[in-house]
Amino acid sequence: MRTNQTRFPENFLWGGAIAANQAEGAYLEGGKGLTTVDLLPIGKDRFSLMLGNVDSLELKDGVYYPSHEAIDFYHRFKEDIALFAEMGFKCLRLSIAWARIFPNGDDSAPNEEGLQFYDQVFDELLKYNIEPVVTTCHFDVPINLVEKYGSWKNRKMIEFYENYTKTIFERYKEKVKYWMTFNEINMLLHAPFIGAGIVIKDDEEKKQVLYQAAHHQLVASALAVKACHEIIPNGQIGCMLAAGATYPYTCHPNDIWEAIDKDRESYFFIDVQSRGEYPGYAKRYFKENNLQIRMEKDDEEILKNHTVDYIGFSYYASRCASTDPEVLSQLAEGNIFASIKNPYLNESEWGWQIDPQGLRVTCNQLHDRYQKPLFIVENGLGANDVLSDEGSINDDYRIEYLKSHFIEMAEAIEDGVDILGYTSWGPIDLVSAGTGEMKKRYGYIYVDKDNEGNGTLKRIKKKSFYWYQDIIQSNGENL
Ligand code: BGP
Repeated sequence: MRTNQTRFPENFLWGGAIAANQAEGAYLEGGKGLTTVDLLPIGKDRFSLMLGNVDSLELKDGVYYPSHEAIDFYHRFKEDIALFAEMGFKCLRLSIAWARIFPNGDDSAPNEEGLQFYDQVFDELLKYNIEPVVTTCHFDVPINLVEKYGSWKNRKMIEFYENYTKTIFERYKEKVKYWMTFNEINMLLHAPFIGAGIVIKDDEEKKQVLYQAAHHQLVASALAVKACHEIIPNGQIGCMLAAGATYPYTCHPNDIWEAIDKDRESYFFIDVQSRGEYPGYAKRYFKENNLQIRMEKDDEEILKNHTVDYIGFSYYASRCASTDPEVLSQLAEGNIFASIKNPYLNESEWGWQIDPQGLRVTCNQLHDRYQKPLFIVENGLGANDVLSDEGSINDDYRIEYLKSHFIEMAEAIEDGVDILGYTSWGPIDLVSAGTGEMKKRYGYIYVDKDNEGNGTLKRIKKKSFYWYQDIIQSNGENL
């Protein structure tokens, strides 16, 4: 039950979030080039590739089904947007596939067909007064940039990304007000290939390569902020963090410090993007690990002068930190961020720990740290929904998950946190980034497609569809 009767702000942006590479399909249509994500198969090899153990940048046979066709949003976006409108969405977070606009990433001119595709998508959204919230890069780096330049390891990427972002800001300046630079920027450290197209060679020093690549992304992000502000006068551009508060496993001071340290691995990125400079703890870390971050003379000024307008983040789970080897040996499963099991929490079918209150904690921590508006741009429950004999999906577990998180979001607002909006992840079922599966579903809308590629792609409203519709319609009053 709600303990407070906080009203959500009047213009609160309720909606959902999808990504080009997990929804569109049509992976080689419309002039699109291949991207890193197109190389990730479903199945056991996926995880290792995501981390950067890539032996070839060629497609292999037959293992790519879900992401290549995905849910065919490329051809069905009108039907899908009509369903979002029926739910009452105020916004839709989506990403532009860089390789639809610049198929090779370094082309001299953009691909008009790709530009037109997003024109149509934005027009369709605006027809229903749904505000597009656009991520410029959600994991999918054009493969040519990886092959030719080593992706973000190379400083030249700043130029290519700047050219790409300026092109889309110019083209969509009348249609898109809300932007975000890199999806889950901190993923670069944990899963370098999916996060940033990085493959580390045997003779390279991993931390040196990753932090140098991070520097390139941070400068590129700041230049995108600059360009967005110059080109789109009322534009708002944010960063995007894979967030989730870290709790000390015990009150032992070592655990307290470990929790701070773990959080800083992620906050490092946002400290630079939001405060405009490298924090002292990062400089110490570089010194102690003998890392030399090569900067050019204007870099620091660029970072300082072009900080983000808001902090976008995903929240799926909190984590625990410990220095006790015994405790560390019991890591909870869970995709990229393996975490110590928190005995007070339940977990999803995929081992992700469920912690609604952690959302309030995370919101408060980010608010205290940055004093900027927050945007919760991903959250949700991945579950293996099953169609009943009558063809319906009674996903009460999802409703319960979302409701408990919304209540904590209301608490955070009552705490004084400025939250622009909330977009649940995958409002329509789509391909899982972590596993490549279809059966890990987040949607209010079911898509008839299974892990083997069978299914009609028919869209079916789940029970949660009507629930979310009511929440949006009452602006959270009916929680
Ligand atoms: C985030 C990504 C999304 C999304 C989500 C859920 O890390 O930004 O792209 O997929 O996680 O993860 P998964 O699809 O592995 O369940």
